[in-house]
Amino acid sequence: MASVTYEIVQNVATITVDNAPVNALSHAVRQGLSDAFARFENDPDARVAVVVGAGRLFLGGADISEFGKPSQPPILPDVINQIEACSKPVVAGIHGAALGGGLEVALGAHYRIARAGTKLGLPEVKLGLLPGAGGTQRLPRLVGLDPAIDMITSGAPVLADRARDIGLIDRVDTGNDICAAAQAYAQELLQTGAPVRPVSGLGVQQADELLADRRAKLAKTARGEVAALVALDAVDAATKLPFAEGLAEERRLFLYLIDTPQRAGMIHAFFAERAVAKLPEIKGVAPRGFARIGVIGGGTMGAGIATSAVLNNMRVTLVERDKDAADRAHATITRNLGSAMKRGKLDQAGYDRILNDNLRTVVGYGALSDADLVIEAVFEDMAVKKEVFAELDRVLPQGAILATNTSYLDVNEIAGATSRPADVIGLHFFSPAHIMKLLEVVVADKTAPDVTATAFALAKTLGKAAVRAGVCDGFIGNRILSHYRAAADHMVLDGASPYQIDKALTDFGFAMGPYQVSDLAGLDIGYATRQRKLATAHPRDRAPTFADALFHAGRLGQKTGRGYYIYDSDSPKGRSDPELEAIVTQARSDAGITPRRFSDDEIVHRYMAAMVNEGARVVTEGIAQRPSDVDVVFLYGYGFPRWRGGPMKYADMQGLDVILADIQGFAKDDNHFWTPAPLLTQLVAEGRNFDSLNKA
Ligand code: 3H9
Repeated sequence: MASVTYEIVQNVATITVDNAPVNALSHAVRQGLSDAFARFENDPDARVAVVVGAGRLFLGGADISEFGKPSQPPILPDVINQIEACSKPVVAGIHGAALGGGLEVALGAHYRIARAGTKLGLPEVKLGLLPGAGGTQRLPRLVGLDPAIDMITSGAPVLADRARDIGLIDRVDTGNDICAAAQAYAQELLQTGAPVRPVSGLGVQQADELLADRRAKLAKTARGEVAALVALDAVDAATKLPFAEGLAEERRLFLYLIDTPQRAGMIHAFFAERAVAKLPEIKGVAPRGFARIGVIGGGTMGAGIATSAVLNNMRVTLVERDKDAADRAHATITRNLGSAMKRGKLDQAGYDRILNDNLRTVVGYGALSDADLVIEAVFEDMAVKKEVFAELDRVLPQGAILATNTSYLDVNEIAGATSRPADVIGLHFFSPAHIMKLLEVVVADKTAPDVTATAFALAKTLGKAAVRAGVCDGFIGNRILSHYRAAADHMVLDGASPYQIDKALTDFGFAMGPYQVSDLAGLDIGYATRQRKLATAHPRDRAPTFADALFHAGRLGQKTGRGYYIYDSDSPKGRSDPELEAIVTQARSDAGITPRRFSDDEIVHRYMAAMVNEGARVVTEGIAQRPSDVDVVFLYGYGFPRWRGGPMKYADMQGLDVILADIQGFAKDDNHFWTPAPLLTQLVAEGRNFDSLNKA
């Protein structure tokens, strides 16, 4: 139950917000704050107020679950204006985090003190919104335009020390009782007769040039996302209008964003990424220990996994087959750590500690005799994997977890190579493993619940979004990928150029188009996948013979300087290749196809319909627990635009009937590839959407 309490000791009124788990500013809290500050204003014994949050943080912001519903007064901007207008000083005592509306409450106070390590931020743009309770008007006044724009348009928080340096807070407290520290600060203010200090009364810098420059930069990186640009308009208003008018403009822009599909997509993403860890099978199940990690194989993947673990303070032993390979793995990890330092993720002391104490690269499995959890990242070949697992079974202590990083092989079969299949699980990392946030946790038939629980706990330690997947070829992500990738290849065969497809999809918001992805991953990877699937291919499957031709010509993508695109010093990101057209034309004429034109719109419709259709099958088969899990996989592993919420949310927003009608239309030319997933047909018939399954 939410509560806001008021307590007075020695002329200091302490107002405490208690609304677990994150003290969100729900209707009850806003009303409670408004009542408490009205009482403070009229209380002759109260001469200073302190506002604090109970529990693990100050205030986590507006209550996100209220967005999209009619707002109930008092609205947050009014409550904050009321706090700022108090005739006696107000101190915000901040610990843990002050985010969004939470930081805006602190900006409405006259003095701010925060515990060391506290995060202060305005993450609204990550929800498709802007700070709508005065943040865009007060922050530039308090800290200046440049740092304010950084915080507002990136949504990234700053830590307490930095917040003090830019003038966002007055003091950093190193103790662990922020309430007591804020009360002591309040007493001090009382003794010195400190005045009220409303931020709205401060002047604001005029800087049209700076704003224009920031707008141009944002427009380049936004890829269709509107919130940060609209937030910048609100900051612009702060520099040109009196405070009250700026606040009204901020409110207008906030209400505009509230109604956009982008806001709906991003808030869906917020809840989807929190829902993934909710698994009945591990509820109340204690994870096993995983302090000592082993990694088998020091290629790009193994080294990336090891880097991720050591960066998160774990001890890692990486096993390679000979000294040279072990040295190469050590060099790769050292390079990864160097770039982590450049990105500010690691300091020199941490770097030294890892290389001196926490990382061993060795030859031979003997060094794993005390490992808690071992992740195999060797060549994708069933025979090789089985050999590794049989060996691990011999050397690992009882209770250790044996994980495979396979991206498509049958985890049940791998588990069968050991005498302890209950301890075997798939941990499918995405490359580069120390950067990509996605981890597919592949639960095999005999995997024990506490092994699954450990995988989720490990993911949390590594800062990854873990999604439970069932066993099938490609699990959730790669299985769906191979389907929509085929839809793209069919369009190339039928007349679209790979460049047009990439452009249409990056315009849609994807980080990369499918042919740019091929060049990055290497065309040998796709070729090997096609070869592997030949045996199970259907006679009506359409082979992308142009991709085979590129492979046979040694055009393997970025690593050979040429794939679908040409990569050289003039164009490190790739430029189009005039020779590609001839290769594709040959493939079409070999297949007797008369090419036709595709609009960008048709490209997007076909690509998305294929993705959603296979996503529906993956849900029906229980490979993914719920549609929103598919969304999380695509947001974190496949560069899907977050502001669209993920493929299944996209489908809901388009209308499932629209997607089904597309598929039925495409089936007129190819009813082998385009068969509607039964779940899609069923949901349309029942007038339901995918989200109804998330809530079930
Ligand atoms: C805003 O403030 C707009 C204003 O500018 C203008 C208004 C007019 N509301 O993340 P966790 C739930 S926009 C409702 O696992 P952690 C969350 O769903 C808001 N619920 O914890 C989860 O529920 P469940 C700007 C919320 O310790 C539970 O709390 N603020 C909210 O890892 C625990 O969450 C933000 O964007 C909320 N605001 O991280 C901050 N926040 O247990 C969003 C969380 O049922 N929040 N929940 O799954 C966060 O970034 C993190 O939750 C936080 C704690 C860092 C606070």
